[in-house]
Amino acid sequence: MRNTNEGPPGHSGAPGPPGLPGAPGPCCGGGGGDGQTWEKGQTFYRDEASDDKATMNDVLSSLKSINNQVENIISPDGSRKNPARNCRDLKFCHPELNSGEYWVDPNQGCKLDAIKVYCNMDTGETCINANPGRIPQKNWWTSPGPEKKHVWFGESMNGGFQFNYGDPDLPEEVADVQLAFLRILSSRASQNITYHCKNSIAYMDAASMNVKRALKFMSSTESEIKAEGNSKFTYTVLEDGCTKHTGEWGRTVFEYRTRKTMRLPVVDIAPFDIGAPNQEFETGMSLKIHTKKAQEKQAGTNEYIRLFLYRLGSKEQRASEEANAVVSTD
Ligand SMILES: [Ca+2]
Repeated sequence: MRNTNEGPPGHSGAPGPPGLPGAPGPCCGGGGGDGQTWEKGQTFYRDEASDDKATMNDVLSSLKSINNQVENIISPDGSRKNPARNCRDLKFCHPELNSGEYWVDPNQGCKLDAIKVYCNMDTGETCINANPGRIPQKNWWTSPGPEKKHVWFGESMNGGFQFNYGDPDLPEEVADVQLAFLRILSSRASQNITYHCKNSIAYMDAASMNVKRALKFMSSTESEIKAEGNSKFTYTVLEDGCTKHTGEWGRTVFEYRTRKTMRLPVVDIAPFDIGAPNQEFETGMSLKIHTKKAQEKQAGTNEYIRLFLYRLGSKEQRASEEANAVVSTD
């Protein structure tokens, strides 16, 4: 009786508990509600599971991509996308590669300023082309008087210029920076210069048997590299075919080696025996810089800067000046 009377309040109490699990409420009115909720839950997770598979594939794919990127950073292949620091490093990581053109980024960081070089994979040497590689034929300089003297091509000759090295498509300062880093990475440098002559003494003057008319070169540090004087700034001559005025073409090969890598490459050249009236010369050049492997300290001189300097009086006037410097790394 008393229960009946108090029944209504009891109802009020009952709705209370279900109110709490309100969210699952719609599907579970009674005691079995828990079971249904669990079932629903499982179904829910199964659906989620298929998304997880896709996500997992994405993750694995990303990891693989990252792994490849890390691998390329650790062991760059010398491509434009993954430039090596220099050819020596490239050879270390990929000894199977053949000599040829590769990309290097000596200053590291952003790869957009990487430069294309020639790598000698036998020695690990890095080779950079001069810019420009050829200078058009022209009457560069005529001596104002009979008195002869050294005349700097880049500094004094009308239209002459100092030699630049690196990719012509890149701003000059970029090539300069990369060259500077290559020097820092190296402990020795050498450069060979070949002078092609016609009636122009390059080194030894056979008539006077001295080297007063020998060429001079300007180093990157603005020191003169000469035939005689301070041994730190004198070149050697490997071949001398320009000792007389014979009317025939000849050539003289100079070599300069130094542990002060900052001195190279040569940036200007000063012939002495030029400048007579009605005489012209034409130049062209290309430079190569090599970075050697540590263990090849005294490698040969296959790396060189060749400068062809023609004195012209005929139509066969073609000049090409090639330069090839070597920066070695211990
Ligand atoms: Ca860079």
